[in-house]
Amino acid sequence: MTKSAMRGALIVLEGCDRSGKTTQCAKLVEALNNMKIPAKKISFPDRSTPIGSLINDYLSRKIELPDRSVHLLFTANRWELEPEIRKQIEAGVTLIVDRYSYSGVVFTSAKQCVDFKWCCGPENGLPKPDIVMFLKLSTGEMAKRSGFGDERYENIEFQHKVDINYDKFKNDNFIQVDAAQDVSILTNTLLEQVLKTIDTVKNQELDDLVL
Ligand code: NYM
Repeated sequence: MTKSAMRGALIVLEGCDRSGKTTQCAKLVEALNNMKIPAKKISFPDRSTPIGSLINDYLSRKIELPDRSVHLLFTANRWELEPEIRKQIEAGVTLIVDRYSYSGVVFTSAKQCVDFKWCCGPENGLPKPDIVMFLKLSTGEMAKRSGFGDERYENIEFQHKVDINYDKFKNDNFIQVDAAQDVSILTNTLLEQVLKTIDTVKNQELDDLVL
């Protein structure tokens, strides 16, 4: 691969639990591949690695861990995929990522005993997403969808705090989309942004994240 070849885009979907991110990530990858645009889905936490397995045990309440310690595991789970992310992007593959550093920060800091700024530190230097699409769901809609499982954090009160924390990230590459709209209309809205982003960044360097 030569330096002049076009790179893929790093696209992140964020939002509270039950906002439809996982469904939309899958639909976006399918739509891009149908258009012959190389694209893959990545999810965080990636529970398939040894670190991810510890995270899974924590989320499913099999083990207890101090808040800062588990925060660093979530971050380490991203750092272990960092070389692969850079490799794929450089090879021209667009990555559609289900949660990223923003989830790390908003969930841990919703516990309130851990400072927001402290949570940001270990995320800095990871590849910076070219666009973050925040799937916004009102508390009312969230309650209707709810059906939360038994995992940690899966309750309306906690999700409300998470939702408020996301507001601290609103900036130029962080866009908010109404997650309550019809599934296929939402896919089209997101796809439009993804295609625009792929075209905009194809000749640009991938930046490093600074939170
Ligand atoms: N979560 C996810 C965190 O607390 N920190 C992180 O860095 C990430 C990526 O894990 N409730 C939380 C958010 C979710 C939970 O995620 C599992 P998912 O998308 O349901 O597998």
